[in-house]
Amino acid sequence: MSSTKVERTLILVKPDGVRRGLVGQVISRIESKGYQITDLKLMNPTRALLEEHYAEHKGKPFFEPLVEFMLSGPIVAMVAEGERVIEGFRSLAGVTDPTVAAPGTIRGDLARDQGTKVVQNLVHGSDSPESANREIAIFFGGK
Ligand code: IDP
Ligand code: MG
Repeated sequence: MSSTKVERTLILVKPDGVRRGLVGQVISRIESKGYQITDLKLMNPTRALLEEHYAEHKGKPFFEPLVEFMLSGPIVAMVAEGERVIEGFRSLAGVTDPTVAAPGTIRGDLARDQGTKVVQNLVHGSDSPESANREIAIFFGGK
């Protein structure tokens, strides 16, 4: 276990989660775990914002489908805070592929393969302190 330091992470409920009415369940799991939500908004992100957010995936076969999918409806963006929240939310979310994400996780319990080019897995969570800072600035920097 690494040292306990208060962190912040960017969490998104993707368009599939909003469409399916699962925002409450996602928030509930974050709050039940004990993390604090310090910022929250429903939004329709622009293509430019999403391309910046997913810049690390540019050039991959799922990049364009991913951006298109993220543009397919409103999303909920939030910032959660707490000791090791970056790792903790990734653990709550489960692995990227919802088919094999562990039961008990958000993706494992609430998502599955839909046969689409991009895997629809309900949530995004930052994967490192550097990513979290960068992503929080993208989504909440201009508030
Ligand atoms: P993460 O969301 O678990 O951090 P990343 O590798 O950062 O996963 O990928 C970003 C998003 O792109 C995923 O959540 C998923 O929606 C989609 N994605 C990632 N890898 C694939 C793939 O191999 N095929 C289709 N979609 C993918
Ligand atoms: Mg990622």
